Amino acid sequence: MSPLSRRMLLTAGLAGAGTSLVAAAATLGRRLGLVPPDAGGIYGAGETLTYAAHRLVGRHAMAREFPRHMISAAPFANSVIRRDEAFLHHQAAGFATWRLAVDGLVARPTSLSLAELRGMPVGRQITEIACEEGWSYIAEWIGTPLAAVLERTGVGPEARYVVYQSHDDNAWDSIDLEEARHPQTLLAWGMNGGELPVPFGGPLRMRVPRQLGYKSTKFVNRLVVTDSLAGFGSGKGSADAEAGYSWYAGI
Ligand SMILES: Nc1nc2c(c(=O)[nH]1)N[C@H]1C(S)=C(S)[C@@H](COP(=O)(O)O)O[C@H]1N2
Ligand SMILES: [Mo]
Repeated sequence: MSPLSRRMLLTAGLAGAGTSLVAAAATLGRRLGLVPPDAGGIYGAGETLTYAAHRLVGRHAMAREFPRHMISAAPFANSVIRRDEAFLHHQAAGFATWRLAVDGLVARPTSLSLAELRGMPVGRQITEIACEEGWSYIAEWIGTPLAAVLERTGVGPEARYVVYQSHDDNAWDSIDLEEARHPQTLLAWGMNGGELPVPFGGPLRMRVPRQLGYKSTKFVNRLVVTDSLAGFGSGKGSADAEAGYSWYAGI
């Protein structure tokens, strides 16, 4: 939890000084270039306020990590049945020829096999994944820091976001480069000591522990580095934002 929680900000903005404070903060956010892609809707000013405050005050904040004995005995996988044809073929072949594509505003577009990802620097964390619907579990995630992948490909100076796509067409998302380079942001291929099971997003899921569970997209197969989210979907930055959830889901 960052020093300024979402709830505190909303309370301060809406109950305290009235919506004019929210509007003022939104103006400040715009001036500082801290405007989330879904700022156009009725909650837009509040979205900008939360995002700008987290980026100004809590950019280096760490998600809470837990001791090993607190790992949930029976983690709950949110069931996902939507997976494309290609995924089923890869799954049948044990993901031997599966690759993660990395392109967009990078110096060296590339694709990485699971073995190549496992051969890169390894990050591990015991964190909680929290669904907006109210349930959560604690697990150990093992994977490649997204920062290490970006370092390997090189990132153009104009880049601002990493878009991630998956074998589930309905689940694509994006984060800003700060979140992408945060040391706890992982491309997870392992969980609780073993491989990442398919129900939990295997062979590879994004793990963004500073944001709500829906940002931790499962079955990720492509990263696109970009300076603008305008060309993706309707420009709100994620499938969830298009469905009415916040693009920025910091906790
Ligand atoms: N591909 C894909 N990834 C997804 C989802 C999904 O429906 N499809 N659901 C998201 C949501 S809403 C949550 S809360 C977490 C749940 O993670 P879990 O299945 O490990 O519990 O996955 C996220 N990643
Ligand atoms: Mo969720």
